[in-house]
Amino acid sequence: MKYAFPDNFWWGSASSALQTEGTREGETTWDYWFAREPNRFHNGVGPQHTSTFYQHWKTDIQLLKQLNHNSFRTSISWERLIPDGIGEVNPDAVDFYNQVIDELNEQGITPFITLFHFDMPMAMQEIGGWENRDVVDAYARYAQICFELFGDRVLHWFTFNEPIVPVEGGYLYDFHYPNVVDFRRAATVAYHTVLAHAKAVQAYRAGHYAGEIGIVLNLTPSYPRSRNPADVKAAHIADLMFNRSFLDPVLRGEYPADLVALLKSYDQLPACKPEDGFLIAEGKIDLLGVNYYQPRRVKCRDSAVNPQAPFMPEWFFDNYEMPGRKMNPYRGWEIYAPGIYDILVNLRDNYGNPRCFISENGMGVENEQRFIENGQINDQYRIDFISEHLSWLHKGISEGCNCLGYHMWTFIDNWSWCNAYKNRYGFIQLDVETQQRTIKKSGEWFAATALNNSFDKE
Ligand code: BGP
Repeated sequence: MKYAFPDNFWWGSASSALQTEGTREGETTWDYWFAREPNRFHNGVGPQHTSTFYQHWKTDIQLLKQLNHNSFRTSISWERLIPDGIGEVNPDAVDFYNQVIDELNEQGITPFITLFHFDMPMAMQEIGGWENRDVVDAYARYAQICFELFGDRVLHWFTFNEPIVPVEGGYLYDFHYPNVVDFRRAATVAYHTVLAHAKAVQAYRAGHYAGEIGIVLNLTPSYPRSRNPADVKAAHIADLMFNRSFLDPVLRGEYPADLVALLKSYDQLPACKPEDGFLIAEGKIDLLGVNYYQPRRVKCRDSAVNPQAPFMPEWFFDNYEMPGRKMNPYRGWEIYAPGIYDILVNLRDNYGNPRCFISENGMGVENEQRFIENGQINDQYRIDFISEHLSWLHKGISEGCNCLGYHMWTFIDNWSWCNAYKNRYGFIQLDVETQQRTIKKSGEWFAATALNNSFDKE
């Protein structure tokens, strides 16, 4: 069967500043954490070991072109642009981002720019990070500076990438700095992130820029083990906490009432100011980026909660390992392509069918060298993964979902937060030692698909 996509469909990939640029003198939370606990990073490889986009941006953009990308998302490093978060703008950073943006536009590749992709200037973390409302203001100023500097040539902005992840990693589950385990502080960080988002949207609207502004959320559909009401309730609460805590404010301009009531009953609500509600209502977006990697399967808890243990989302559900599920064993994530369709249908039916696109989807695989044939990685598994997901996306579009594009994670194999180079996601293989880039078979497949705006699959 031939799967054809609408005209002007966005074909591309995503990356982020910290994971690709290299050549940094300043300090982000990641540099600080790595200097103190290198053992927390796979093979002790830290955030300075990148795919060197800072030097190779020009030739990398040629490669994007070769892969027939018509769009590409990366982020601006707040720390590179404003090293202490609040003070002077670094002119070298302005030059760098100007060159990248101009070259992308010149090559016919529309730049999609994220303002915050997990990398906070350490100076901002030192004053409390997202727990401090001064950091919210500093971020809003940074966003405004970016709009003023680049807003004439960047028409698609994203305030945050996966804002729930720093909440989970940094304040609940110990996989980002500052490694806190405290739900109330996590809720404060999440809440302040929504305020920061809304302030950036407000600034963008006030500047009357030509483009559009949105956010990128990692949506993990919550599937209950069964239709038993206890399982359904467990899935509903997981959905409230991990999806709707950001989805509702940015699309509806308010929090779900049952999430607020739940947190209130456990005394976990962050401190709110009366004017916050108006601000959040103004944070409604033009465009939603959806990152989809895996579903979340849950069941009701089998055991009672230990009242001495810290309050956690898992007080309300257990993770459910569905028999027969298909796993990506390297990352430990389930592969479930229909999830992409379920997300789009949910957006269509419950959120007014917003303009959206798949902003990340992908499959990290270990030791891909074993698949080299005639000098090229033959990653047929990745082609199968993409085409399977695209076929469900296509079904969503054919049923009226407003999905405008598909971006893959990622372009060139890059450094990953705690996993460094363990799992490779790229269309292009990176030799970390020599920095040599080699297009994988999936890169060629994607280039053909983007060129034809369609692909064939049985
Ligand atoms: C997303 C992030 C990316 C990227 C990707 C792959 O959550 O937005 O930055 O890293 O996941 O995940 P990982 O690198 O953890 O394997």
